[in-house]
Amino acid sequence: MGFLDSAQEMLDKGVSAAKGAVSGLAVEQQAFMKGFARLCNDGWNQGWHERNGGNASYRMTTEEVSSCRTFFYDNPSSWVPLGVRAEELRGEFFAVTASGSHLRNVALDPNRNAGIVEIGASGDAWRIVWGFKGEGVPTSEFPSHFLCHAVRKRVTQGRDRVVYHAHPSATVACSLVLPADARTVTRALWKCMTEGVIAFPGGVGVLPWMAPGGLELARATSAQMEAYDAVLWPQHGLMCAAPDFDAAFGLVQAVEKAADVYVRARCMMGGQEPAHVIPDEGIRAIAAAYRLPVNEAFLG
Ligand code: 2HA
Ligand code: ZN
Repeated sequence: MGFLDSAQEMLDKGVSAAKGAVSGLAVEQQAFMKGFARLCNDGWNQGWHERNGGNASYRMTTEEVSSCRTFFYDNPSSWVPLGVRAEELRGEFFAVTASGSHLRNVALDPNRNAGIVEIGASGDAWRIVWGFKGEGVPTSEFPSHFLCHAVRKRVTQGRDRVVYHAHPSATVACSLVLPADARTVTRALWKCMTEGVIAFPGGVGVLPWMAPGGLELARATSAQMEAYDAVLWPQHGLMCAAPDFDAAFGLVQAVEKAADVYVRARCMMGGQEPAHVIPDEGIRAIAAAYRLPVNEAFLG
């Protein structure tokens, strides 16, 4: 059979055959997994992921799940209870970093340092369908990621797909100096850098210090995610939600940049509040110029 005959036969089989050809792309080569690995690598390059610090998860689209299915394990792991339930996430699939994995290694070997889990029909358990080579499991913060995904899926009508946790230094430093209060922290960050309110117009949520990896932290963080796409875990790091990998990276970077400016200015002031900051009218003017959904409750 010549090339044209094969091409005709392909056409005859229609779109499903063409889709079948696309599904031959290995999971690591697919755009979502490349974006996932790049996020981890970019965060590592920023110094946000010492050792095995930080983690990431991505809620896959139906199309991405279909194009990965041929690579899923013939025998998935058994179901593992999450300890929490989210109706919104029944039957979803997540790419997620592996517990203990160093984020600098995700891009080198996604199959080992990350994997894909399927959420059960009751929305309260996961099983491994791809990756996590070498007895790996999802990150210890997966309950937090899971509940944040549930809330963000609902409040953004399905737009948010990425949840990203990082340990950026200046942001953590701010939490050692500022009270654990969303209004105070957000105002400090908005007022020291014009880009602040543009990047996080809703403000930054703040929790009291809590032990990592637990259900208490997961529940408290997801409650904050009803209102905020960025939540500060004092003396620990940031938890962010966003529609895509660029937005997730950009959000953490913008919070960290504002925190860095704030910390430097405060140091130069001998520890006092910076002397010259953007006034509340200025924040309102930026919000008006860019038509931002600014959190009015945080303005004077
Ligand atoms: O993965 O960052 O919060 C290690 C952590 C826990
Ligand atoms: Zn952490």
